[in-house]
Amino acid sequence: GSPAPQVEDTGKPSPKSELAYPPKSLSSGRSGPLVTFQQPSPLTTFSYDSKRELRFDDSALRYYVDPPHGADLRYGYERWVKRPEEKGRLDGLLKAWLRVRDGFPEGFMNGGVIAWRGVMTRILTAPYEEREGWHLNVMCVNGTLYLEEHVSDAKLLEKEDLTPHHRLQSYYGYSFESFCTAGTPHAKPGWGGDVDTNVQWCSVVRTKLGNTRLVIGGEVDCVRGKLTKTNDTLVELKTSLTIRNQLDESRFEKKLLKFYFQSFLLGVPEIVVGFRSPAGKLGTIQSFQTMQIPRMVRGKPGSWDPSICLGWGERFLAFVKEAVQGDVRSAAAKEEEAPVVWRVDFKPRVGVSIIQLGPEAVEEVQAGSDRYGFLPRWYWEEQLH
Ligand code: 0WD
Ligand code: CA
Repeated sequence: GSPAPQVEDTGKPSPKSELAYPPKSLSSGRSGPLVTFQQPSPLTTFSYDSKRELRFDDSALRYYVDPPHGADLRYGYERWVKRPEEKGRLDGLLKAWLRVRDGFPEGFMNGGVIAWRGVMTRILTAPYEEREGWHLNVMCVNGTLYLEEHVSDAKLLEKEDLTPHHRLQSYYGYSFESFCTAGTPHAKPGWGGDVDTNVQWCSVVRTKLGNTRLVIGGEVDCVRGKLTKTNDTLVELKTSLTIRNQLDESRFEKKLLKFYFQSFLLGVPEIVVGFRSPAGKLGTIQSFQTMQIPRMVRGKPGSWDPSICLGWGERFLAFVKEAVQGDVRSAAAKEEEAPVVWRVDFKPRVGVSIIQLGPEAVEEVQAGSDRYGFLPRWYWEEQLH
């Protein structure tokens, strides 16, 4: 099978700031007891409108409808209202957490983690990631870890500057969403309206990976029928190239790893995949039960084992917690209550390293806005009492 990521152990302290030394046992693959993942419990939902304003309602919720056969996924491309790329800020999720946290005992999230679902997907699928590295910013406040994807200014420009081909490819996914959804439960099939990627409906859940509590939020595409208190009607929509041969099939099975964890983390039970041609013509539709996916790929050429990912995830979080626990700020910085921000770097086939950011890098993370590290100041102030 694929090698599990290992932790970089250069034995040299980072010139920029302190380096935390990770345990070597991180390289062990499937060994050790199976790590459990608690069934996610829904906490709240919210919507972003076309002005990207957040509202604690379900105004952006969509309902599943079967898409028209042979639909042209380029439809409406010229009218796509594209949300500008942004840094992976936690603001919306933190707003949601502030609204629900009073229902939990004091210190409930002590030792816990708050992050967008996308970040947790990246962490858990890392053992099988062979190409794309990633970077996280990490803060620890009152014993709770906050993780955000680190998107540098250069990376932001790069993401905004997609080739026309890539832009169109990513549009296919959004247009499939429009063909598969409507604003009301019993609408007739067809185009669901022009794509505006500012608009999103998000679900926030709490769960546990091993002994670590998680509060995670993520975008959910639609519901089948109606929204329930248990989130058991949520549907994730995906497009993928039609499978024509064995190689395509194993490529698709590799992709299923990401589809699986993305949905699993929020407790989304169904994934509807629209297979398409390279030119964007919709072919067959296939619905997958999220929980059945690992069994479907077992023993196949593109196979993967979710227990490796969960085991790795637990060790990853333990490693980050251990690193940030020893607060190595200088006395002067402590006096000023300067924010401590850590940077986690994942290098495919190599592993993970963590360093504490120096003042200039923290400045860059704050990006001149009213923040304490990457946390919005209103949230930071809320934490003080
Ligand atoms: O701008 C950024 N750097 C990002 C912002 C990266 C990732 C997420 N986010 C935001 C999302 O907009 C959302 O408000 O964080 C929130 C939660 O996202 P998530 O659910 O944790 O993100 P993820 O699981 O990575 O992606 C879910 C969906 C995607 O669906 P597909 O089927 O492609 O996995 O969120 C959408 C996308 O539809 N999405 C984006 N839409 C526009 N711009 C982006 C983006 N950069 N990233 C994800
Ligand atoms: Ca989707």
